[in-house]
Amino acid sequence: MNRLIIVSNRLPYSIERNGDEVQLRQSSGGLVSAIKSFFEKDDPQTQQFDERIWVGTFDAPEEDWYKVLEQGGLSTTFNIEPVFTDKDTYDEFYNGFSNSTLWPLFHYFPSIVTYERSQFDAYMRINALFAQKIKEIYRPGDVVWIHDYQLMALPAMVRKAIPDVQLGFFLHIPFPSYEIFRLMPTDWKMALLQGLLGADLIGFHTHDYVQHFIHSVKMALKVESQYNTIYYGNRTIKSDLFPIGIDFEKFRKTVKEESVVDLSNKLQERYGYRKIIFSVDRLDYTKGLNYRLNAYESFLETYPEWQQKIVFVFTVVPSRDLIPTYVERKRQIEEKVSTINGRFSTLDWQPILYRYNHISFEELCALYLTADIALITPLRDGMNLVAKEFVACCEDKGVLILSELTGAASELAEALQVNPTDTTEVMAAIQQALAMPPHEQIARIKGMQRRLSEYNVQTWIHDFLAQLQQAREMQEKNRIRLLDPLAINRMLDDYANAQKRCIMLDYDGTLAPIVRLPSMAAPGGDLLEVLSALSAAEENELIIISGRDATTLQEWLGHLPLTLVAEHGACIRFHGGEWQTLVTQPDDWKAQIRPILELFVNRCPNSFIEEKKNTLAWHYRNTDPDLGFNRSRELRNSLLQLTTNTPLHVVDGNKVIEVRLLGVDKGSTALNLINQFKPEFTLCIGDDTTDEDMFKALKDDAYTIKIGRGNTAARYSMGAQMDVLPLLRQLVMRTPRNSYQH
Ligand code: GDG
Repeated sequence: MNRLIIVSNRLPYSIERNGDEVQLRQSSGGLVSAIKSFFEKDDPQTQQFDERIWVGTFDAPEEDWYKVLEQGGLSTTFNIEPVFTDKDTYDEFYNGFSNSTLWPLFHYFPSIVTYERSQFDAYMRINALFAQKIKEIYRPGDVVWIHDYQLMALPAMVRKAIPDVQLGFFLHIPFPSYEIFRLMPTDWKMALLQGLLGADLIGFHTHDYVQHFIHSVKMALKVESQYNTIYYGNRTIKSDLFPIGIDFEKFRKTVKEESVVDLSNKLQERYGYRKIIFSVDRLDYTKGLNYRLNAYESFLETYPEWQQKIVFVFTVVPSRDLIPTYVERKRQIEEKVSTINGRFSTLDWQPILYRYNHISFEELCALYLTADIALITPLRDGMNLVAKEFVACCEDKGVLILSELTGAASELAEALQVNPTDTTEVMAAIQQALAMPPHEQIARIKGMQRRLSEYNVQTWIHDFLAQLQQAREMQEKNRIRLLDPLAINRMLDDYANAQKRCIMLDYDGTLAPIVRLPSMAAPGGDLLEVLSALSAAEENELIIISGRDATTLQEWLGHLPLTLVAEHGACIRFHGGEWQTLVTQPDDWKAQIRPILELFVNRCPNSFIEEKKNTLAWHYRNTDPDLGFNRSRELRNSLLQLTTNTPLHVVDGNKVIEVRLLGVDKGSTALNLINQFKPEFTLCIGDDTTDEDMFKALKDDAYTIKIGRGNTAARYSMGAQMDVLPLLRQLVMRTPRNSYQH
């Protein structure tokens, strides 16, 4: 049985009470129409789920819900699982943390954000109620898809209760840059990011939001990432962009309906066949309504010839009217509308037709169809579906003026894009739109319509669910395989039976613990004893493969019958031979790079530079961990920019950033050595990013082992550096006695 569980703060229905009677009423909004149209579609992909369930809160007392059930009043294509909350906690969660902290902060309004601990606590409590509900209804195999900023802590709570759950999360609002996100108290930031990382797949509308999120996770949680994959503990989490689409066909069909065409004709007549500018938004400070009105006022002032010939149908939909900032905004907007109307109106013309209420779907479509210009100018918007809906509804005319600060702007390139605070630019766009010849209007609209019809809301949902499935498969593949006793025994048997063996060991973090200064990691007696025993066996080729310089390796291990590889392969000393340098590039590049590293030494106390033949390294293991990490990100970014199109390679190692010549890495070196020695048994152990190159190069032909947790290309991983020596001792014990008889 395949089930899909959609989770959003609000259920797509509200309960209306009429005396003793209660009724379910469908609510409007982007998310609701998106998911509902998916649920109602009768195609094979939708039908992959035998059952569909929606979890969310009702804006009504619990007893009303039971009354609805008693009346048998549910006829939906999905099941509803309501979450009930107490009114005060919900208020602190919804009007408080969700809409007075997260909403303004994520939309770049830091100055109006409130930081109230009790509201954050309420947020966590409501999220926990949702987790409880999901736990109650969950059955193995269910796919859970959580939506939006009100439930960011939820994925981790669900993951804790159901470790194996297949879980996706989508954020419908922007994810801000780290400089904004970090304004929140540390434990809140952690709870939200760790919360999100409970999901297998985290979706956003745009590339920028994905990057902001990954950057924030790296800065706040110090986790590693590669492209859009985040390595967190022993899990890999994918983050990607999924720009939400609209139900394109539904809008196209509706604007062709007779009743809608009639309504459109009536509207044109009512507005005296003037040019119509239209906008519809929830009442929200992010929508830039005041700036929009200012720009319209300036337009009427600057181009008086358009007075009487133009009407602005300015529709505002009530929203969040329990939050003081919203009440204040409403007052300001209404004042501005009155000022403009008072200033320019004549007996038979009013420049703005202001409405403050909900409108029906048909009326909305008729307005889209009738409008000559849609003026959609939010200061920030995760996506903005109104812009897409207007484009979908246009028939033989229509110009979209769109704020460049909406998520939709990156998809709707043919719109006239404006900065919403730039009155002159918005005015010029209105002027350009009014003057635009019909063929140009149609060409622009058709281009956008093509894209909207291709990536519609169904595609959006299928794409997300397909990638969620892939993210799970990737997780399975990368699941860390701990080197358990069974695997150790198998390895020891293979070792004992092989006639020719290659053992490749990294040094720092593998054979020796990471210490304050690289010079303090000299091998102890125990280690030397084991290395000596392993290298003495006739069938063994023992290789120490390190990023260290040749001189140190020679000094510490040179007396043993083994092969030494220094600087990740730049220098090599075969067992019994002399040191050879494999890289012969002049090292004038160091003069360019060293000053940058020196700058970072000054900016980050206790960091230091290590110079090797083919490498310059900036170590930050002894610094304040937060500062060191932050500086390492900055340094890495500067170095990456600087080394583009050069033969240099920037390596992000374990508490070290290294710059070295391309083509020198442990992976190609390890492969060369294997090709040379042709062993029957290969063991390779390492702990660092640079060792991953070896693991990848050797693939599954070798016993590759990573020290520590985290994502790896190695076949196995083992707990800690201190477990390495005992493992090597076991190899010594399994070495046949006659191996030493030469
Ligand atoms: C969040 C993000 C993102 C509005 N008023 C009426 C009405 N609507 C419909 C519109 C549209 C939807 O509601 C509004 O969608 P938006 O995208 O503009 O904004 P939010 O709902 O605030 O959405 C936003 C969205 O999530 C999706 O991810 O785009 O950035 O903030 O569909 O048509 N529909 C009717 N009457 C109204 O009065 N019938």
